[in-house]
Amino acid sequence: MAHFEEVCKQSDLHPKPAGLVLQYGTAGFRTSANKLDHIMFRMGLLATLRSKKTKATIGVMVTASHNPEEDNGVKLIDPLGEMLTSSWEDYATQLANTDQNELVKTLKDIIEKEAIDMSQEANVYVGKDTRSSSSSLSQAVLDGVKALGGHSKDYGLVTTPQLHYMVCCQNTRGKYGEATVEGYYRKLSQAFSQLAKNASNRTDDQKHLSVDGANGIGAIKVREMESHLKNHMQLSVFNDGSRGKLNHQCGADFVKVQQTLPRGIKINPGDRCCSFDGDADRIVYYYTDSQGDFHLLDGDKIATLISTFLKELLNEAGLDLKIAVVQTAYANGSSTHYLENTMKVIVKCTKTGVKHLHHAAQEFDIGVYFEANGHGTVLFSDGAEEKIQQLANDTNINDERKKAAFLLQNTINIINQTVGDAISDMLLIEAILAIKGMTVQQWDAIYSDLPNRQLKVKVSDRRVIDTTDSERRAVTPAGLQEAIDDLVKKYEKARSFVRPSGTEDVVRVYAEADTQESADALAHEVSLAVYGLAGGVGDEPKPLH
Ligand code: NG1
Ligand code: ZN
Repeated sequence: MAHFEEVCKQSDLHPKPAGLVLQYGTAGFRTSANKLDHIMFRMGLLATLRSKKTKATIGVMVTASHNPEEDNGVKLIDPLGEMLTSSWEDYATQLANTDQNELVKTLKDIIEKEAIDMSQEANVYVGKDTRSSSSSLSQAVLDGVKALGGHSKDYGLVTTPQLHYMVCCQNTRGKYGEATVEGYYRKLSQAFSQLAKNASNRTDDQKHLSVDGANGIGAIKVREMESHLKNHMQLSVFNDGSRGKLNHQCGADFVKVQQTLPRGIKINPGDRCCSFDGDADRIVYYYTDSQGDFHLLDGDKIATLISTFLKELLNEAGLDLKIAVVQTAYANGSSTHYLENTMKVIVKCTKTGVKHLHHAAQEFDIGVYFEANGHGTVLFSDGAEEKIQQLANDTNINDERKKAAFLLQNTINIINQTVGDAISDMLLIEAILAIKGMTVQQWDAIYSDLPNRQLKVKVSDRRVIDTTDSERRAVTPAGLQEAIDDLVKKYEKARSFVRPSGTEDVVRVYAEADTQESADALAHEVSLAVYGLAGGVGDEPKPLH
């Protein structure tokens, strides 16, 4: 067929470097931008096939999120705005690694296996972040779509969650919202102003929030959003990309891992601040106190704030809906303890990677999921949404129930249910703090984090580490888990685990304990165990102090 000739011709313009092998990981493909041109073209092809197969619009986002500016990456978005289904991740890996002269054969294999009707129309939405490599790489995606005869719409610069939202809007025929950036701002800002009506009069200081845009797309988009928020919020945007480098000493990942303020932000003690990551699908909050000490409010604190708010509203509304919080092994032990024992909500732990949390959250009426690093959202089942709508329309209920139903309704509208979204999460957090009349310090005081430390260890092959129990225990290499267990016993309130990263060629080590010194020492000792037992390369890990 003509399409395949075109694929061959175009594919020569996007050649695969000899010997390069890449894998579609937890965050799609991610590596140095200069290795990705052929991957982008081929993901354009795959998205076209996926669109034909699902008879729906598929999204392709060009970004490497919180990783350095020199890197790039690509993620596919399924019809309802979810991550690409895992069975197709294998096709992505096959297509990425197949030799140029085998490309058509690999495509034909996928078409046959999936029984794809090639006469079916295909539609692909494409978006990109602000990296200097993103323009040519997103063009390569568009070339791939065109080569297979698909239609594409180029959204240009958008946040990752904005593109997920567009795909969902399109495939629900507008039920989720209007598939434009304007439509996104309108939906979220309207919900925010409805929620803000329920806050008592706030001073300008209370409305003020400092935002670290990580020198990325989030800074541009939050500025666009600001004009829709009128006088409900006052934003100071730092690291807006006008000078600094993307994610360099700023952004959510830097702040969370280094547990310190980003560069380039000017704040006073007590000021409420937040950082986005490079594609604005993660957010963390923080402030400094009068002693100059830094206080981080990460994904766990965000999940606690949101789930407390929702649980209170459900009680007030008299709605019997099952709410759960989904976390990963990185969730601070104090947060899990507080959620289970004080709030008495169901807590579920899954493997790292948003898709695992997302799937687990779908099992409940209301599933709040957050990774400690600040990626998260809330999912409402269709049944839960229906019950909330019915109650909001019920004229025979008292004012308290009516108000709670109204707040729940607008909470649903402010949330981007397709994926974690820094802008949407920020608006929800700001609305909750305003409604509850809470300061960032009061929010922080809900529970105290156990001191913790995250480290990386380089090994020759990180796949030698196999884990179980949602990655909390290592099954291989032999002796590693026993070594970790023995080290953990030396410290109070201690916990530690190791796992191979899905996005970087490293083994990640996590430790928490009653003091920062103990957490640091434990993390170091566990790093040494990994280095010794799992084939460490380079210098032996050095102590932190
Ligand atoms: P890896 O590299 O597998 O640890 C990191 C994050 C994940 C997730 C992905 C995708 C940590 C410890 N890990 O994965 O939570 O966000 O990147 O970006 O933060
Ligand atoms: Zn991101």
